[in-house]
Amino acid sequence: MPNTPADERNINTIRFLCVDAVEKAKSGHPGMPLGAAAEAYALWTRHLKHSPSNPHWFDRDRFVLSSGHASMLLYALLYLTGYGLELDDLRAFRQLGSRTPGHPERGAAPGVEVTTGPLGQGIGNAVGMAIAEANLAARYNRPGHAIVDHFTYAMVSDGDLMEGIGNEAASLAGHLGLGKLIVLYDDNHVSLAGATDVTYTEGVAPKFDALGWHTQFVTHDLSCDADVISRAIEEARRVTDRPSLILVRSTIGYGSPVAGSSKAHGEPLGPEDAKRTKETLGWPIEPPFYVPAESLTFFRQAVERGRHDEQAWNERFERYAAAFPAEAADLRRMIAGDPPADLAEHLPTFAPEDGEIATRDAAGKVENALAAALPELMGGSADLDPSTKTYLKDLGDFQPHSYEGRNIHWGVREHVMGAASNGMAAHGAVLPFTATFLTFADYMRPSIRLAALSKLHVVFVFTHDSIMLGEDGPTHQPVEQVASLRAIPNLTVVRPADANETAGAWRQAATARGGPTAIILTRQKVPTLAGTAGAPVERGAYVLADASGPLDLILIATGSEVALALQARALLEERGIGTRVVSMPSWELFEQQDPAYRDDVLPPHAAARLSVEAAVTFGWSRWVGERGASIGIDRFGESAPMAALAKHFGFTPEHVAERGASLVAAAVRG
Ligand SMILES: Cc1ncc(C[n+]2csc(CCOP(=O)(O)OP(=O)(O)O)c2C)c(N)n1
Ligand SMILES: [Mg+2]
Repeated sequence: MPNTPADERNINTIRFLCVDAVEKAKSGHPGMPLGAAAEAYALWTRHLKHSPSNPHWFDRDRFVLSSGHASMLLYALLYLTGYGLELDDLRAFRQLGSRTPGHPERGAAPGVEVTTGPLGQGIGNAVGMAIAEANLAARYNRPGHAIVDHFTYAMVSDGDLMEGIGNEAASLAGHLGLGKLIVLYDDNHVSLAGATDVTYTEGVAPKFDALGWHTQFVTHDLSCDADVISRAIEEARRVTDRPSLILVRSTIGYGSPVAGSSKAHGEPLGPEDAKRTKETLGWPIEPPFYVPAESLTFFRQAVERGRHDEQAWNERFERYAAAFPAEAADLRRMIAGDPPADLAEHLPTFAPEDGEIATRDAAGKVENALAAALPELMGGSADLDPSTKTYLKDLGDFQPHSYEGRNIHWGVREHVMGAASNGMAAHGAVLPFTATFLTFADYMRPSIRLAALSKLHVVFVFTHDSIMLGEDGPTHQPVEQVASLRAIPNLTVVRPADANETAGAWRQAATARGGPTAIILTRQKVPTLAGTAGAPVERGAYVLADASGPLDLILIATGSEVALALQARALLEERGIGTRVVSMPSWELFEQQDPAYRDDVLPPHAAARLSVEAAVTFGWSRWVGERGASIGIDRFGESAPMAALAKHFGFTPEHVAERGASLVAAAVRG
């Protein structure tokens, strides 16, 4: 049935809030909101299960606007359905400090589930949310107690599906058969620079069919028909063994003079065209931000309906808790995001006598020990478990017929591994980890950046952390990656020196709040050092071995180079040079310490300082100071056995000691 006049009025309410906000800001994207308002309307008023007065209600459906440039569409919906966003917030669209930034940012406005804008990330997030839901449902629901039972919806645009990450997301979701993932594709044949026929002519539906999705079309003439779209969503909900894609062949900038053209995409219509659009669609030209009272009343029914649904769920949860108290207690704690109080007790300790162990192997042991105490921990690697050592033994594989499994096989898909893990963290009640070689952190960088920006609790594990991986050569030998990760604000980077610091790194990562952690691990064996048991990794740096006499030199090292620094220290002390070794697993954590502690570890004027890290020296001047020096690798590596590389690049005790000694001599000369 065509839209009723009331539907038409409600859809236009959404459209013109978007148009007017973009006009007022003189900046933004009116095109997609005009073309996709009916899609969003059908979903939000007829299907979405949510509770606007409690945006955090755990069993709500998740909604991801992957095409973050259409942010006003989401803000209009959040205002209209009663999330506490006000008209004044829409009037402040894109302004400094507003709750309505240019692209949706998790935490800025209530109801924004994830930060989107970089195209393709959102659909990856949605896949992760659907994974989290499927896993928690399989592990915690009991017959007659469907406690975790919601859909994940995403709206995507051409750009989301053109991006490689969008294709990875679709491939993985199809394999996993994520039946509660429903994606509305705003198939408007236009992107930023023009019509998509210059670059994007593949059969999207046949492609998704082949990837294992259920696909449906809404034709051009019906693309604003709320009933038609709603029926397609209904059908998609009934298909439970495959994810669903609904291709809505819409018109960008619908109703405006620039309809169907990329001119509608990314700039305000301008006063004249905004006026003409209102005339075309039968909307009052004044006042701006006009919201008919009947429309507001209609949309705001979501508040009562949501309260009712949430209340019913709370009652179901109480019955569940009475029948399954242990599961309910776990789930409550996981939803709150609190680590178990006794977590540290589960961490193994290592002794020097245990012999050499690569930190990737130590991390595997630590992670498996933690997994027993942390039911929320789940994740996996990008086809590298045998190398990253991150497989959780006896905890099963997350597969279409075993969603309870806690090991995710991401396949060779680093991009979606990152984005989906962010989605899992945003979903809540799971603590996701990823794993790959450090050099491939670059493949995940956009997602790592978004995890940091949106304060998501994700653990990114990276192994094979330096040239010391040896024969695979410079393609696989990271040199600039640690520095480039350190450059990301709100990402904690931890490069532990040995097995004990590795336990500390995981302790920190598992309990951290307010952002992700990257744990950087060796492929090669390293000794377990005296004095690292219970090491204060949380403080970022500490004195591992002090000068036996007056302090002449401080060697600051991270990861595998800490053992090297200790060997160099022995040589220097033999020559009468008082040498302290500072192990510095994390710059970011050290920066957070009070100045007194920092000065204690690195006395400001006391001694010459030399940093030792098998990576670019970029940034180390901050810690070694003007008179200090850095041993690093400011070029790409070489393919060779590890011992040959160590010698070639100067990572020997003798070379480090020599540099240290000449630094001290220079300091004495003044
Ligand atoms: C990764 C990434 N690359 C580029 C951009 C810049 N950009 C924003 S929207 C867009 C394309 C818009 O086309 P489409 O996705 O079809 O959205 P529509 O114009 O139909 O709303 C581009 C290239 C971006 N946001 N993210
Ligand atoms: Mg488009």
